[in-house]
Parts: sequence; structure tokens; C-alpha cells
Amino acid sequence: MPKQTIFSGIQPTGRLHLGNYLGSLRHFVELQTKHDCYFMIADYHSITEDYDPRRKRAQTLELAAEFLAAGLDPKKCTIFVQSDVPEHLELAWIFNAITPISLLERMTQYKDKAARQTKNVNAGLFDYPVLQAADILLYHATAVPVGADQDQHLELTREIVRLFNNRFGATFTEPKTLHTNVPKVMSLLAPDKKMSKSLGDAHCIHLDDEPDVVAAKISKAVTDTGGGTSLGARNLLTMSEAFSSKKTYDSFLADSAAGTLQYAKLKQTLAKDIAGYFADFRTKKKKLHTKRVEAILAAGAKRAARTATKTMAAVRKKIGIR
Ligand code: LTN
Repeated sequence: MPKQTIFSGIQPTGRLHLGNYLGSLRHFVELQTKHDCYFMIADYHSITEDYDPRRKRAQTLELAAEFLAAGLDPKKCTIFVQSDVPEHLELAWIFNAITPISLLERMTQYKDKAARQTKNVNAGLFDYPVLQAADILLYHATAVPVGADQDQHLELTREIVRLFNNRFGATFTEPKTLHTNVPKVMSLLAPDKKMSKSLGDAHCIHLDDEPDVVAAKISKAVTDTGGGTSLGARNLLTMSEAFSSKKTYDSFLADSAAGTLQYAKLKQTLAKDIAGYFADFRTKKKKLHTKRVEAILAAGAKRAARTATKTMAAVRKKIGIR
């Protein structure tokens, strides 16, 4: 793949889990070595869902610390907080003026969230994908690494590019969605559902869970019966493939095929392997002082703003405001 401008974001809503790591963060760490990358903490997106204002800033700083502990390097990529660059909101407003409501009404994530959050179906929830388009296009990103759940939002972003360019002249280019083969990690306790923090702590393994916590959670993971092919067992094997040595994974896979898989042994080994895989992450996260994280974010915001202000100056002219 030729050099791209990569943009992606994650909402600051709590500690990251294995699904976030395999789906996003792991790829970010690889992409930063070959491309021009922006990784954003989407705090303005996150206020559209019920939240505690006393905790938001801490969640933002914690997500930044987790980015850094996982190996994102501020020398190789731009890590910043959305609210530090107000141009995101400005461009979102301009996009609002060209985005048909009928397109937003089709968004399945909006419909899901509105159904979940019936007492707080706010306009921001509805407008969420327009802000996401602004995030991406402010930096003229060419590729956006996201999970399949974001496909519809990326398609809308491309539609906004076409609408804007048709109305005001060639300005933006359509970004492509970057899907890397992502093993889908399921909940430990409900392996028919994706691992998600909304299910609760016991369903997820967090990247900074201590070894005893990882072991306790995995020991409670449901496997039910079925000789190693149940959803729960398959999920443990998926995790083993990602976090154990190839030799270990291959032997569990062979046991599973032969119908001789011992869940207790798989669980013990897997817990040890996951805790070992993230040992360095835990150490780095603990060592990161808030002051240092804040300094990195300030530098990231400055760098992001340089591009964002340029884009906005051009956009204001194009739309006839200046
Ligand atoms: N909606 C995304 C987070 C997000 C994002 C973005 C991803 C906000 N802005 C721009 C890619 C590009 C999510 O919740 N996964």
C-alpha cells in the first residue's frame, strides 16, 4: 500500500479491552511506521451518550495513556484530543448544511443507540456521523482503519465528499475504509455477543487487567459442552491464536479437532499468555505521569491544528463565507 494519510478515532469511555486492541489499537501501532497517521480521542462524540461529566477528562487522559502504553509513538504519529481542535465542530456544521436528513435516518448505529438510550435521544446522537466525516476530512485522510460496524459511517463520509465537491468544487477526496483481518473477540460470559464494555466488566478482559484478574475472568468464561466447537470454546481459541505462541495454539487446535480439548488447561494457559502479552503494557501505563500525557496531547493538538486550520481556511472560501 502506498503511503496514506490515516485517520482514526476512539471514544474515551473507559479502559480498552481485547476487542478494542485486536480491532483497532494493534493496527494503529503498525500503521504509524509506514504512513502519516492521526489518532484522535473522540471526546465530543462521547458526550452524545449518557456519561458522568466528572469522569470525562480522566477517561480522555486514560485512553491517551493506553495509546502510548500500547506503543503509539508521538514521534511517529499525531495523537490528539478532538475538543482541542475546534475546527472539527466548525466543519461538522458546514457538512450539516449539505447532508440530507434522510441519509442520517438510515444509520443503524443511531437507531441502535436511540433504542438503548430512550430517555436521551439527542440531536448529537443523530448528527454523530457528520462529525465523524469532519474528523476524517479535516486532514484529507485517504484511509480510515475501523471495524465493520463503522462501514455505514464511512460510506456517508464518502457521500458528503461527493455532495460538497459537486456543490462547491473539488475540495475533498473520498477516503477508503481499511479493514484488516480482525479476529472477532466475543464476550466471556455471552459468547454470542461481541466483547463490549456495555455488557459489563466480567464480559471483558481489559488490557491492564492484572494476571489474577485475567485468570479469574477466564476461569468463569462459559464453554458449555460440545467438544471444543461451542461458541465459548471457539472464542477461547480465537484469543489463544492472538496471544499464545503458535505452538501452543496449534496444539489446542489439534486437541479441539480430536475432541480431546481440556477446557481447564486451555483456560489456565490462555490466562497466563494474555497476562504475559500485556505485561509490558501494564508497566508502561503505570509509569506514565499525567503531566507527560498532557504534554504529548498538547503537542499533538498543535500539530493537528496546523492542518485543520489550513483546511478550514480553504473551506470557508469555497462556501462563500470569506
Ligand atoms: N465512531 C467511531 C469513533 C470515531 C472515528 C472517527 C473513527 C470518531 N471519529 C473518525 C474513525 C474516524 C467509533 O466509535 N468507533
